[in-house]
Amino acid sequence: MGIHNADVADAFDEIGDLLAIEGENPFRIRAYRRAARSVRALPKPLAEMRGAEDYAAIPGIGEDLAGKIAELIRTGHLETLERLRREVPPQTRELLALPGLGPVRVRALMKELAVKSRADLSDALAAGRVATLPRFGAGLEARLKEALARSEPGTTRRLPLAVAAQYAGPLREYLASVPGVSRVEIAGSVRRGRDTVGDLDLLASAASGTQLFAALKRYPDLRELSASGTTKASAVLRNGLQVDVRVVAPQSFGAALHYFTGSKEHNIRMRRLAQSRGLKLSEYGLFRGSRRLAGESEEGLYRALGLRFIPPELREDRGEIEAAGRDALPTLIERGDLKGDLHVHTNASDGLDTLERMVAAAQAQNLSYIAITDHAKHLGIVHGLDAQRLAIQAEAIEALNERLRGFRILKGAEVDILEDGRLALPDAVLERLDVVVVAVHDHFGLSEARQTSRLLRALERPFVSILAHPSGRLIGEREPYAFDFDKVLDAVSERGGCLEVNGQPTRLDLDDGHIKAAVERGVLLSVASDAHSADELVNLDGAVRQARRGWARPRDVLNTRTHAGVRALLRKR
Ligand code: DGT
Ligand code: CA
Ligand code: CA
Repeated sequence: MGIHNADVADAFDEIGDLLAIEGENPFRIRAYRRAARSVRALPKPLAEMRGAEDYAAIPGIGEDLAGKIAELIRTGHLETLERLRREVPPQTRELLALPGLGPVRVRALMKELAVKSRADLSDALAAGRVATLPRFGAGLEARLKEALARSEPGTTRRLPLAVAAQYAGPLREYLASVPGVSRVEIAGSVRRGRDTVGDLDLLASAASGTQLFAALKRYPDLRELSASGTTKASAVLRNGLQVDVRVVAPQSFGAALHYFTGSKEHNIRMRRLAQSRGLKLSEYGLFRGSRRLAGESEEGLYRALGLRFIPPELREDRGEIEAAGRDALPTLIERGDLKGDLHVHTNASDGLDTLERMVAAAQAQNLSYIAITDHAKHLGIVHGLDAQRLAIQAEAIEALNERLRGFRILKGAEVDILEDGRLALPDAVLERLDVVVVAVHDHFGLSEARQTSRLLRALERPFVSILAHPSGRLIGEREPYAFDFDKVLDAVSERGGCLEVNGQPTRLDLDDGHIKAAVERGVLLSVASDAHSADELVNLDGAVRQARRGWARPRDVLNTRTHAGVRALLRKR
């Protein structure tokens, strides 16, 4: 009870790191990393599956790792991990987060200088001992000093929305099941659908706060109840995630939900608007003097201020209050508007499921087309398709299309943008595809000028349809690469291309601000799952939420069109 998929993935990642620091067999390390990725992407809770046999059916999980998942779910511990932690303390693993420090160098620091923590490293750097090690130089020494001065670990860690939501949902259900509780809602950044989440905020309507917080204290996933009174409690979950819970009276529920949904900036503007009309807005309601004008529902609150209801995704003070006052809020895209998905992988490249299974899954998701965009062959891409294998896949797609009713498979590929902006496949091959998705998968560290001209050069190619995960960020792991977004927007806008909103939980790329800029510029978006397995088609939900945060309407999104409409739009260039 209380073990989430993210816990299992974290444990496997940690084992991978610790094995790497110990200089273990690379195949074993890779197996743990792959398993972590696979578990992280799994949309159903491991704890609700039947056990080792089910786990072994997950791609990337063999019998041995299935046993480890079962052990972790059953006992909350992993013997392998505990043993490794005794050999390599967790503080040593934190060194891996510093620039230039991979497992080999961390191991050298540990063995040669007995450096096992950031504090040890600071001392060794101050004593000038680090630069003397082989493979460490004055340049790295300077970067490490700077990095240590800049950041304390663990202070600003924000979780990807999908991970935070995995914790928020069950906690909400638990609290809602406590006797005397009539309503529980998730507020804060989770409700706004922000891509990363600092802490969870829950709001309850209950007969007794004290009783609710006593139940919270018994929540199996709880590390500690750090504060609790009659209307407010704060707690920390086992994974370190902070939780704020508040209890409010029913007549204030809407006002409180609005207040604790935020954002803070949105709230401040709303309060000023109320003040300008001689009213007072607080988490208890909207008041004229002591008379409550609204507060039971959010709708009533907005109405009383003369505003249209503002969807939580827009509440960032980016013009939404003005738009609501002019009745000019966008009708945001919804999942049901999507007719297809233009970025899907199969087991022909690094996906896990067959073409047929991906199609069946897409049909089950109410889509009427998908583009199969397996990776094109290129150095460093495992199982990438060359022209010949693409031709074989095209035949399979055509044969399947013959049999399908009311569903269409588009032929595509995800093609690497090489360091100099050329593409990994020649135009003659790309010409035969319906959809060409291009993306950067290496050389993230180029200067802004070089990265920008690399992207622009690729976007000039005649058969390019969509720039996938345009910023290259991995939430919590990798910053976006440096590039001039406005120039990319210009290029895409001029030649009628399309930018992707990638729904992989750790990508969510483009981010909301860039989506809004693209929408204002009239650039079409491809709201895509980038699914690497049938289960991952639900990434579309996250992609849609992200697009909504960027003010995207159905007409701003390419794949709200029929497949014929998509092909016509892509042809028009
Ligand atoms: P997070 O937790 O960093 O992902 O972001 P939020 O938006 O969930 O922020 P959080 O948890 O600090 O606060 C939840 C909501 O409470 C926030 O969205 C708006 C409201 N709030 C918090 N502090 C203030 C404040 O100083 N003024 C106003 N007007 N509202 C606040
Ligand atoms: Ca929060
Ligand atoms: Ca909070």
